Amino acid sequence: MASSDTIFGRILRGEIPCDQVHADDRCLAFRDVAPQAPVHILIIPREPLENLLDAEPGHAELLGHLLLVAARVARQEGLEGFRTVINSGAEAGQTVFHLHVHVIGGRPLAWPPG
Ligand code: D5M
Repeated sequence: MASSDTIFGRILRGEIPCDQVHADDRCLAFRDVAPQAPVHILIIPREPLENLLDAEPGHAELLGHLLLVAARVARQEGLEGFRTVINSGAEAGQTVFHLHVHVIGGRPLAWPPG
C-alpha cells in the first residue's frame, strides 16, 4: 500500500481528526489513539515514506528533524526520560505503513522491549 493511503495520510490531509501536539512544514505530531503509557505521541513526516527501509541519504535532514521534534514534544510534556521507537516492517510490529516515531514516557519502561 502506498503510504499516502494509510490512516496517517488521511490525518495529514485533514480527512480525519487527531489530537495534535506539534506541526511544522515537515512533520506532524499527535497523541496515539491506543496509548501504551501516560504519554504516547507519534511524529510523522509529511512526506509519505513507508518506514526506515524507504529512507535514502537525501532524507537524513528530515530524519534528524523528526528526532529533534521527539525531544521537543517530550520536553513540552514535562518528561525527564522517554523512549523513541520506530517499528520498520510487519515483523517488527509496524501496523501503519507511514513512517512514524513513537515517543513513549510518563512511567518506568522495561528493557528489553517485547
Ligand atoms: O504503530 C501504529 C500506531 O498508530 C499504534 O500505536 C496505534 C496508532 N494509531 C492508529 N490509528 C491512529 C489514529 N487514527 N490516531 C492516532 N494513532 C493511531 P506501529 O508502530 O505501526 O505499530
